[in-house]
Amino acid sequence: NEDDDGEAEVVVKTRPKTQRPPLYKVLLLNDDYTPMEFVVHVLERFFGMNHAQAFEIMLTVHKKGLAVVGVFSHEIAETKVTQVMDFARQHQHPLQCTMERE
Ligand code: NFA
Repeated sequence: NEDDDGEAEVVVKTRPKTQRPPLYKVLLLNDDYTPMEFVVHVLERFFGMNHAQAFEIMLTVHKKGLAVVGVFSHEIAETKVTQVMDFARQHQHPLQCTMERE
């Protein structure tokens, strides 16, 4: 076509950044006093693990000092930490549960 001005057009697609909420790791810490069966029970009750998974994670905490037991939104992670800490205190065990941003 004779009317073509020779300018090349470049089409740039914009990709709006989708905001994802930050995730938080919930950590269980080892101690010398909390019974192993109690930790297994906590993992089954509050983290929906079956007995075999719960036992495996409990042993990881026992041997390594800590383990990530789940990854959640801030609100859910806080709820899990509170539930575990309250339950441990009720049973007079020193079990510690914390959260950290992923
Ligand atoms: N270390 C504890 C014991 O030998 C068991 C334990 C595991 C405690 C995981 C806390 C977390 N009784």
